[in-house]
Amino acid sequence: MSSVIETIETLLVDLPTIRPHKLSMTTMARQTLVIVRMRHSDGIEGLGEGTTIGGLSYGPESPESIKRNIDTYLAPLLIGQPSGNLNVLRARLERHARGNSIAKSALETALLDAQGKRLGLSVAELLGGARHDHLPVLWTLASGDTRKDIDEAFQRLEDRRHCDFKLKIGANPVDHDVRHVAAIKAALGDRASVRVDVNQAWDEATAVRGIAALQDAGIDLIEQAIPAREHAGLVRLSQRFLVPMLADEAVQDARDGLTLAASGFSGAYALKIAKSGGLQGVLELAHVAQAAGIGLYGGTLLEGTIGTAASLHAWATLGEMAWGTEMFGPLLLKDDIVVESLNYHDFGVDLPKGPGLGITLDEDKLAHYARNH
Ligand code: MUC
Ligand code: MG
Repeated sequence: MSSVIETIETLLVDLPTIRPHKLSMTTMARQTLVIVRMRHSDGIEGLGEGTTIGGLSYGPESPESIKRNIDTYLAPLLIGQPSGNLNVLRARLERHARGNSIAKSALETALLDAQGKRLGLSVAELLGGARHDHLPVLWTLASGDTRKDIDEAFQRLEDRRHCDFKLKIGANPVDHDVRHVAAIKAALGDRASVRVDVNQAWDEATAVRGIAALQDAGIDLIEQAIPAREHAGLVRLSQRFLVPMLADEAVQDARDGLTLAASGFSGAYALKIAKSGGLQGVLELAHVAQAAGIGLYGGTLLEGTIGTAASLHAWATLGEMAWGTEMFGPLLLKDDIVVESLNYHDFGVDLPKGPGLGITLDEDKLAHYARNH
């Protein structure tokens, strides 16, 4: 008899960060992962992860809502269903539950991991096959201190860990932020690509002023300078400046990607499995972007190893990603809950090998960091 989904367990896992990570909307001292363990009647377990940033400060799903909505609404839609037909299961979730893209991404990841283990294929192979086995990874400088950020960047360059850096700005007045970014770029010179992420903090007039100065300072990419829903403003910024715009919070899925491209946007899209409800959804967005001549960027919501590995399997199936990836989430955490960490070297990371995601949980570490209330 073919396998069915038997149980879906969700765990909140709190891991400390290696240093405070300062974004425009919050400063993180820890990250909370929602880990999904999906057990099937053939004895296979699929792993998934749904992770956001700073409770409810980044978006409408919190770790607690992800867990609760999976437990209460989404898991019952899957339990008892045949394990293997991902398209049918994904359509079932879409039909009966709106939104909750991070929760859905965690579940789709667990389904793909299990199906890969069942068939002896990696997730990238399930998606048609990997075109790359090593992907570039940038690092985010967000200690909140210019000197510390410069030292951190030089250390990463010396270790051959990262040669592209993203700076989180928007929490301070624009002139202060511009001075901070320009000082880091001046220190690094041509040794590194420096980009900024404003995380929606500016209004359009402030953005025009800030971007003009950042362009003069030699910054390569401006991420989400204005609020997510201001598509017309983002189009205007992309047409006004030579430095390209990266749309992040503005593009969740293929529909957003199509609307923004059709409105005249040029630049790049940050792809995130969490925004698009999983790997299949994010690849749909990637394909819209490719058709529209918009550059690709492999984005993160600062997931741990499971979510990062899932994203890497998706990015590996794509052709060139014009802006590389930021799949450094596990490196921001002091510890991990998997047996073998991802292998970061030579300014990038290896695609994990083996069936499914290629990741094994460390049960002791998981028990240690899992929240028990
Ligand atoms: C974001 O908005 O891009 C990605 C890297 C990082 O430091 O924060 C995230 C979220
Ligand atoms: Mg961003």
